[in-house]
Amino acid sequence: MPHTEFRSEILRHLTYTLGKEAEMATRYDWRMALSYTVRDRITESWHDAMRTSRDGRMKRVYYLSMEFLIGRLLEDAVVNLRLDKQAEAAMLDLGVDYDAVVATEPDAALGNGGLGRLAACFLESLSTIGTPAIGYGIRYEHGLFRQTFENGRQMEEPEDWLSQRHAWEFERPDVAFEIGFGGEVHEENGRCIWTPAEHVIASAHDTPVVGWQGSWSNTLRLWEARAAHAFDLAAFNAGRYVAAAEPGTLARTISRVLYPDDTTEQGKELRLKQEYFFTAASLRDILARFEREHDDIALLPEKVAIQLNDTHPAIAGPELVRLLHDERGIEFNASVDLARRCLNYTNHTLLPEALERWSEGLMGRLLPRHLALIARIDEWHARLNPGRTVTALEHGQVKMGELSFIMANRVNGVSALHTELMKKTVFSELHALHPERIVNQTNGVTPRRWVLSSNPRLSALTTDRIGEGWVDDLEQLSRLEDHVDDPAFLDAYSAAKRANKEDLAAWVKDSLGEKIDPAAMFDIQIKRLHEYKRQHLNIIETVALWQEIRDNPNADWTPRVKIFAGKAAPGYVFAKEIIHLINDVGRVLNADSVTSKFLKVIYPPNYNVTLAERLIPAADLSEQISTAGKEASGTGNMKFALNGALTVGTLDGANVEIRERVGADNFFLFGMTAEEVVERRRVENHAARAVADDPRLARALEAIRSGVFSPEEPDRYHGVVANVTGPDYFLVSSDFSDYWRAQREVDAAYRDTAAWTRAAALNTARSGWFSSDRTIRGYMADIWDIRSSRAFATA
Ligand code: 26Q
Repeated sequence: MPHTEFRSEILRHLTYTLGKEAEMATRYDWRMALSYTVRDRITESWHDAMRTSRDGRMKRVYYLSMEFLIGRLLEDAVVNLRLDKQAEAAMLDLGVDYDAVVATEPDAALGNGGLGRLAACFLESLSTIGTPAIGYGIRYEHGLFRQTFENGRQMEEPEDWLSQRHAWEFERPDVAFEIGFGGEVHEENGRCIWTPAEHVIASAHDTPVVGWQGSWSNTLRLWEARAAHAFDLAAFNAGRYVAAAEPGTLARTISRVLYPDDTTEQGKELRLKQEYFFTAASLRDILARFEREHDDIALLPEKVAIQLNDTHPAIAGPELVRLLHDERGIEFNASVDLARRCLNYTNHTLLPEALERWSEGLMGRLLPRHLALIARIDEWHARLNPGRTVTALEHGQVKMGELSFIMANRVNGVSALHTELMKKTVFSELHALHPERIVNQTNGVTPRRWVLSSNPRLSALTTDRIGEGWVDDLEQLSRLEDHVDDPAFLDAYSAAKRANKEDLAAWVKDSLGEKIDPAAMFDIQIKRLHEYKRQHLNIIETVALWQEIRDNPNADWTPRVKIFAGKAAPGYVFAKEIIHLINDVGRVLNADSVTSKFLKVIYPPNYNVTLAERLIPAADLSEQISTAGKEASGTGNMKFALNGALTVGTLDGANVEIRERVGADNFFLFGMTAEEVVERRRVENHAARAVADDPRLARALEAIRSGVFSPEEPDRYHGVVANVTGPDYFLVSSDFSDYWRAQREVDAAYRDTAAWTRAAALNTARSGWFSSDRTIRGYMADIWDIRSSRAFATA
């Protein structure tokens, strides 16, 4: 279609959907008009896909997740529909700056980090592959908080993505379910009846998720909470206006905010309400769809595959049993069996403090019937497995990991190492009982967003050399290996990286006022702040390097820019201190006229998907330095490798598999292994010993402790230093010397520009396996038992 026709459609939406004249239209208006125009193009394939799934009575995948970190949608849709040229030309014709319009879209930040972004990549891959799927979650009014810095300290402000209209969603007033809480259970003719004390309405909002080339689209269905009776007319008529609106306000609280806590045990009643709210609504929707298409409930596991994204929707087990047994009268054992054959559980963490547990008291108050069913599920499991000791209900707590495991057909980890550790640690007993249940599915990322759209220069070069088949068959990147000894290819590869770095440097200058040199190594660590991720190891090494440069400023240092980005949970004090420290160190180093030409520290605030898309293509070095055994997988690590950054990292999560694939020569390994970590913790005073053995570490810590970076408050970092020299659970001190060694090897390697570029290109060429398309095919084969999809049908 010519871009002139596209232009008229944009104008039509501007005029009739937005009611604006072109002369008066703002960038917001243009973005909305463009978005509606693009959305129209998705709608037909979306309807076709749904009709095909319905008519074919196809098995569907239901991905239940508290988080979908989808970011901006316009550019994603434009790229997948291959409308980029047309859209740009049409906007140019209209005298509108396309890039500026795209940039006005707020990020849909309905997630904290890795788990939520993985869900978004999975939905896109499911659409690209053409597998019928629905993602179910919560339509949070406020996504993850907005981060600002005040004198280097993190401040949180509410995020407000829905203050503008959301161009991509379709409200479904006809799809609504009443969700109950509290109340009582009684028996009637041998059947349990739950009479909840309060009700909330879950109402659906659908966003189409378009796959590559637009030939299939799936649905992201997000539930909004509202009151069954939003308004108390009697109170209103009595002049009590605030009281009159109260029922609505209370009910809406459930979908008000995303919990910003991906670490510590969290906020009880409302969180549990959120979990039950979206899980219960989703299951009702799933059963209603099944019952429209089939009349034999025994077919349920053949037609329905439900994936629980961590334990957050784990109440799905007892709820599905309740819907089958209590509400449909199916015998209890048969109900459990049916439910279990539909449900699967993905574990994303082994950190004990992040494993969900609910007190029996709270569960009994909010979900009395479910608590009783959990006890019965435990009995059922015990009957089938005599001698077993693991239960979901124990010491007055409901353990959601155990519940999910017991109720799942398959349980999966997200990297090879993580899956093995699951078998050996948290789930060792259950694994012994059910040795076939745990499987591995190493994470992946969608190449459409994380290469094609975010790194157009690398994409153009790649397509020029190997054609564009790589976009939905990422292992074709291996064909770039034929080019890594071609100087013309290497020149073009390094020119693309250089141009990306120049773009980033210009943005840093504009938005932060700091000048950075695109010739310097861009060394990037971007992820949520957590002790196990060890941003403090990175900043302590930065301090040590700074001290060494000051000792010897005329030596031939390799210039570096250390870039950090990421948010700390608002209640996580230690993580916030690390942010403060990084900013304090940056302030001192960036102002040092002796060292700043060699070393700078940059920390742009408010890390989100859009910022990741800006940073990753410009990276030379990817920091993946978690304490071995703690990072379940990582997915940023994959995005960096694909975009030609070399990794400095530990043998943790998917780093292990990245290193195996890109080759040990193209990866800077350091640190203890997961087994050595366990050993080391047993050494008395391990941190103090490490500090005593490494004068560089001792000197860096002394500078931090004595207030070199916080002269206005010299004691500011006593706590941080006391931790790293004392308990140091995450072994920052014990891994420091080896980290320093690896970093100096990085310095030396970077100076050999040709060899570095070749290693970077090999990282791209050998990372094709980390596509989420590959991951999804793994789930289809090993977990969901789905062999038919559009991709298979046409293959
Ligand atoms: C739990 C209870 C109460 C409030 C919040 C939470 C909560 C919220 C988010 C717990 C965990 C999370 C998120 C976890 C997460 O992002 N895990 C990451 O998942 C990625 C995808 O598998 C992995 O790559 C990362 O290694 C893992 O840390």
